[in-house]
Amino acid sequence: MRLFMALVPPPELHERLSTLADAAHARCGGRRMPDESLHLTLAFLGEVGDDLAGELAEEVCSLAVPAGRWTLDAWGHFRRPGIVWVGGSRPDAALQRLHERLWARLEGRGIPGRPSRFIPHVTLLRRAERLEADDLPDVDLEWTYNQVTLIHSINDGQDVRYAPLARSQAA
Ligand code: 2AM
Repeated sequence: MRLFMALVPPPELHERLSTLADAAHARCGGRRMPDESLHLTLAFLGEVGDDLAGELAEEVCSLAVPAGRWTLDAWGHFRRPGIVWVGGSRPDAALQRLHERLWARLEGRGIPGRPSRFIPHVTLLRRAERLEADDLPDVDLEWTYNQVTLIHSINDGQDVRYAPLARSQAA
């Protein structure tokens, strides 16, 4: 099964991300991420067997994630897949540490795929027709978090939906 680890936004932030996704979609076209799929990916694991997935779920349940606060104040894009995102204008040391900590555990289990660079972002659009964010609303959000979620990405042939498999302990 296809898995990733992510931060899931709290409800009030969720609403604000959804509003930004609407604005971006109106301006840039493409495919708007469904509200229930908005997240920050910390580690993309790819395909994992059922047994290992069960072990990872147990491990995530026993993780204690230090509370943090991420400032989102910028629009960004990844040109090739036409991704339009919101994120931080500066690197975030706490998120970087969390990303490294998760990947150290994943690599300890023999899971490959650690990226050479981690750019924290929340994807709002895929396959956008325009990538420039000149006249999009300012981004001014704070994301308070203390929990990591292990998520199963389910592709039923038409749509992709995300099903939470395990959550870390709330710190
Ligand atoms: P994205 O937000 O930039 O699209 C579930 O698919 C999550 O894992 C998405 O948030 C996606 O990042 C990320 N993801 C999907 N495929 C990936 C890949 N091949 N390498 C790294 N991250 C990937």
